[in-house]
Amino acid sequence: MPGKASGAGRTGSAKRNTGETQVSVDLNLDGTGIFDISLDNGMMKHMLSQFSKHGLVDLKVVAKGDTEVGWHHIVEDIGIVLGRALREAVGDARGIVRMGHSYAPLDEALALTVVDFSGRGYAVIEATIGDDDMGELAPDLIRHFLESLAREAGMALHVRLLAGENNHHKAEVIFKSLGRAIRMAVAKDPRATGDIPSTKGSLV
Ligand SMILES: [Mn+2]
Repeated sequence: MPGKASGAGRTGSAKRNTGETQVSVDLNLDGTGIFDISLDNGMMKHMLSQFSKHGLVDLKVVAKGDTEVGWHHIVEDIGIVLGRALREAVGDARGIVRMGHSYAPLDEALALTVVDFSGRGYAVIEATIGDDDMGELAPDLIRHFLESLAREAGMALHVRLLAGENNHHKAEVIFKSLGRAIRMAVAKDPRATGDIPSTKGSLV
């Protein structure tokens, strides 16, 4: 599995232990989409798996905590810790494409995600998923997760849910397009070897 000791690739690791949750994330941007997610929320596990698989990001997540208050704290904290690990793996953004976008469909549902590893966290999420919990994942937690992720990763994140009827499908296309957009953004740009993709010369 990914982590500091796994050898080749751009890796990031982050841990956070609070009175509410214990979350750790290890990832490898140069992975093949292998995931190992220890989390007692099946739907959120499914979403993180989509991100890993379609982003070709190897991802290890261990998350537990105060589920007696619901899933709010744990889902939020996974967003924070995943964002920090991502930021570490991207580093100074030298040689990467930096911006990425992806449309992802699933039957009737369609999402567009656009990201920019600008060093500044900002999220604009236009996605109305509806009121029904999908398994144990309340739809508003997806927005909360994405906002936390963008802030901590230092990326601009725009998500548009363009179509969809089924809540599960709507959530899934967001995570698939997120994975693919990040995959495009962190790809090494063969025409910009060694360069930081900013006229400012810095993205940190
Ligand atoms: Mn599914």
